[in-house]
Amino acid sequence: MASTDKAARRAKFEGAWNAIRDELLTHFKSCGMPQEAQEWYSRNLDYNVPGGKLNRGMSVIDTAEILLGRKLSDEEYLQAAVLGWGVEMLQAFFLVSDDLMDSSITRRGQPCWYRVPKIGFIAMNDSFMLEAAIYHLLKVHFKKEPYYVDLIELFHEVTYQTEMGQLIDLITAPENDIDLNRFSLKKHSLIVIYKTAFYSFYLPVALAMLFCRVPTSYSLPSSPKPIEPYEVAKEILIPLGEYFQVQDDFLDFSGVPAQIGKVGTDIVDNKCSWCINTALAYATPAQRKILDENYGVKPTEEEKEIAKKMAAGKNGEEQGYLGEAEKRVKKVFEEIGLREKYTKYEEGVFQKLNEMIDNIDEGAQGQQGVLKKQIFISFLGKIYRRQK
Ligand code: GPP
Ligand code: MG
Ligand code: MG
Ligand code: MG
Repeated sequence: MASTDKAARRAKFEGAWNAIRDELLTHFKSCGMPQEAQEWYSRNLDYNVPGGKLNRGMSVIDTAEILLGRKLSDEEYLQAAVLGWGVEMLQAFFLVSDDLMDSSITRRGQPCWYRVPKIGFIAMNDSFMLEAAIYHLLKVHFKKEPYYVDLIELFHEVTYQTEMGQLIDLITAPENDIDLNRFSLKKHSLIVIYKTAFYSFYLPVALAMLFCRVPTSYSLPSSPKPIEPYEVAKEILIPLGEYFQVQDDFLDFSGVPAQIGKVGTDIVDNKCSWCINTALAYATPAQRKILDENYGVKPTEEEKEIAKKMAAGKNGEEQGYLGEAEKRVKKVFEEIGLREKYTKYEEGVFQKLNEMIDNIDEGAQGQQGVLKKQIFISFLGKIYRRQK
């Protein structure tokens, strides 16, 4: 897709956010909420919902247009945009609370919401409101549709799955009980499928499929068995989401805040990330010892002070505190050649996903309402070799 076209699509999607946001604020005001609360809610929405890459939200629109084989009408666009922004609001709900749980510093190039002066733990309620607003919008825009309940169930189901994933992500990373033997690539795979893949990849596509009235099963002359399109989509989108989270883990180690918009915390947080699991598979006994002694070790108060002083005048503390323990872990990652191992992983998974996509039965040429390869090609194209 040409970059001007991409920019125009993004601008249109962002335009729909203004309408959706104003609708939420008008309703909030109509409930008799005081001026101060209106300002708070408005800031919560603006600070946390629109500033990301918008890949998830815009994929609802893209997928719907691919399925229908045409552009959406203005009316259809607004409805589909409610679903797309619903995914972005779900993501905002997750990120606001994830940053509290991960003690993160920055997100999308700005301080995490809970770290903004006067916000603190109120961020928890703010995150709940971002989630609840999704169901308010669904009711306003979809109650009359036959698939209204399916939409609600889908949002609820993927939310539950994401929370299961977040639970295992957190309990595999206890703060004061470091044991790298608990980690494995298999465990990592389960964590990331649940905490990321369902809501980031399956949800937007399945929403668009419901919107386009794709049935749960259909027959094609070329296929001996009936096709279950939601299952077929899931089979590709879950590994795609797993790949996306491996990228997130790798960028947490290799990316700089100016590029990824956040300070990596996985090493200090003792996370069961792709990086540590891959490093463990290749570490010599000496390297393993360094990892055992330094992974998950927080910077000392002195180190925090030094880092703060060094960063002052530039971006304050937004560069994070790189303590000696974290530096030692990163050095082992470099020695092991994690960057090359990652490139190899990325090329391998890219090829595998392309093969899976190639196997999709699209029915007759131009046939509408059936799965199309382009849905997945488009998604893969958005994330392949991403740097942020
Ligand atoms: C990404 O993990 C996963 C989520 C943001 C889901 C959170 C789920 C909840 C139920 C709160 P991450 O911590 O690696 O993301 P990031 O690197 O962006 O902080
Ligand atoms: Mg997390
Ligand atoms: Mg996090
Ligand atoms: Mg991460």
